[in-house]
Amino acid sequence: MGIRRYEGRPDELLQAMLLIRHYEERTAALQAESGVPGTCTAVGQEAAAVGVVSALDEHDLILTNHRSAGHLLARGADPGRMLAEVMGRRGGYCGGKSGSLHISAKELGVVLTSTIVGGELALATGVGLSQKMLRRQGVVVCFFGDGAACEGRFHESLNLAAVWQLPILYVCENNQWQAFVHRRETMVNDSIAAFAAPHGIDSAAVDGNDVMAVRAVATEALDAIRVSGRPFLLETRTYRLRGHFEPDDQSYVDPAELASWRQRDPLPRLQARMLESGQVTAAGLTDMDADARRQIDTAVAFAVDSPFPDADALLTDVYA
Ligand SMILES: Cc1ncc(C[n+]2csc(CCOP(=O)(O)OP(=O)(O)O)c2C)c(N)n1
Repeated sequence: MGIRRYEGRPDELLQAMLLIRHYEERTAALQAESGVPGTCTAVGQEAAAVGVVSALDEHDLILTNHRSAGHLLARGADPGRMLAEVMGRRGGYCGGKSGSLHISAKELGVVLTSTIVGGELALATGVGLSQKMLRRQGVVVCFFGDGAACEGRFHESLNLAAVWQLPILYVCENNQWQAFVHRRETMVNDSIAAFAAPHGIDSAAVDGNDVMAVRAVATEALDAIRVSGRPFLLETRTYRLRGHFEPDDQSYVDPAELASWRQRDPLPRLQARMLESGQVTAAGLTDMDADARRQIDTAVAFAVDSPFPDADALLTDVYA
């Protein structure tokens, strides 16, 4: 499976979002049922991931964080190889040695997943510099959370990218939570996009649970970067509907807040819009859901069948 290209039709975007949702929920279920390593799921954030990734072209590069499954799957990653990676199997994207937290996929332009919060911000600036110096096509897209926006390297990275005029789309997925701490406890500012202007960077904020809106604003931002060669900060306002990682019972979350964001779940929202506008029938939606589920069944079978790496491969593909 290679890089996935999108025309931007709602059904394509929904298909990608369904695949991500089923992948995330299945990995969570596997953790609960059979002790497969827990991942940081981004259930509820599918529109933010698909909206941005669907707007990329094949030259663009992605750096992401610990909540990366949606970015990879939207880019066209094989869910079987992703799950095999989570399970430490040889068939995984990194031969089972990275797990979900450090997964990369060169063939998809996914440079790295950083589990150091904000680590990808500093590294993206370096990748952007290399793109510029080598005169390579391709915008560098850097996904990070609102927690990372509280780190010093967020400002250092934006400042350098502005000074050096680097082709980077910084995408802050503001899912309101930073592990077990609410965003309101760590920042006074209610807007992360607002941090761009003091660095001389253009920005936008968008409803991150509306995939069409995210795609539209990401497309505009990418077009602007391709013309100007300058960075852009996009804030997608969304919500993490499951826990920080699996298992996590979310006992620290205000039930009213969770309920209000469940009402804004990006999947039913897109499905309702497509039904209303006659772009799909109820039976068509059922088929799409079943198709995504089948793909995940196949992925689980592939991952479970994939062997563990041989002991003599312990020191290959590692730095030291
Ligand atoms: C430098 C660093 N500090 C702390 C942690 C532990 N940690 C992992 S995820 C996380 C929360 C990050 O929040 P945010 O950036 O908003 O991303 P989200 O998890 O909400 O997607 C923390 C504190 C870490 N991995 N790296």
